Amino acid sequence: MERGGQALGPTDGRGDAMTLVCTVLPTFNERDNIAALIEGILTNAVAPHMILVVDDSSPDGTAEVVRSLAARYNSADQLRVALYVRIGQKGLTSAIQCGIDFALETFGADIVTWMDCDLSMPPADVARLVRAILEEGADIAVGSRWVKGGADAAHGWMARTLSRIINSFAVLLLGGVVHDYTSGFIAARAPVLRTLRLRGDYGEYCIDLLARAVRVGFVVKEVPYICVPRTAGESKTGANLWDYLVKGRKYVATIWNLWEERRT
Ligand SMILES: Nc1nc2c(ncn2[C@@H]2O[C@H](COP(=O)(O)OP(=O)(O)OP(=O)(O)O)[C@@H](O)[C@H]2O)c(=O)[nH]1
Ligand SMILES: [Mg+2]
Repeated sequence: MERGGQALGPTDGRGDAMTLVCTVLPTFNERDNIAALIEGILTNAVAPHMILVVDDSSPDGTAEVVRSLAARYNSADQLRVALYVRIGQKGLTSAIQCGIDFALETFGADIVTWMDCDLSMPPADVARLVRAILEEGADIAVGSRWVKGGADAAHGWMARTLSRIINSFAVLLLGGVVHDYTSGFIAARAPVLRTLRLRGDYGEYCIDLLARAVRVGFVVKEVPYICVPRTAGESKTGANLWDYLVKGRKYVATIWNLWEERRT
């Protein structure tokens, strides 16, 4: 763990006993997005808030950008931007879980949030998820494209249609507390994340986490948001029909398995 290029000890972004929010940002080649994302989150924070970037040794120099932001934001008594570089490891779900573990165990976060780092999820909306927890009693807040006020302006009709079909299937089998099971834009209270670990490789972890959270009795609330197109860097998900079908098949299998688990 680093802070501004130096070794980090167990300290956190809070100066007092208030709720600490930690946003985990999983990155692979997000050099041109990460600074605006971090600044947007910290500028709009509604509680003591720190960022932890989990970078899988991005060859584009994402970590260098984070190091320079860390040098600017951090002081001797306050950590606001932390960086963990994984070497020889890859994968979205494991990167998020790695960040959650640090957020809870090293930084003592009370609320952990995470999101994509392509600026498709507006950084200012993180505060709306945190508010749903702090002010509306949610255990988990889910940024949702598929409720009133939400939309997906980032994807073409093929991806949007597949997402709608998969989410309708999830609502049918797993229940309508959530309408965007594949959101990936989440805030959760620490007890939720101490109870439920992420399972899966990519987006299916989100279906799995939300379904199990509802089943265990955690309060899950959706917050509408508008997903906007990535303007810099490259998508890690292919944009052709075959890639969507491969991903979709995994999501459908996850929904089916969760439904079978619930029946037994
Ligand atoms: N640490 C880490 N982050 C990853 C990895 N793969 C993807 N990411 C990050 O996961 C987030 C989602 O990736 P995107 O490229 O936006 O892919 P997507 O959201 O599935 O696809 P789009 O709908 O095209 O945006 C981004 O922040 C990526 O940088 C990985 O192997 N390791
Ligand atoms: Mg994305």
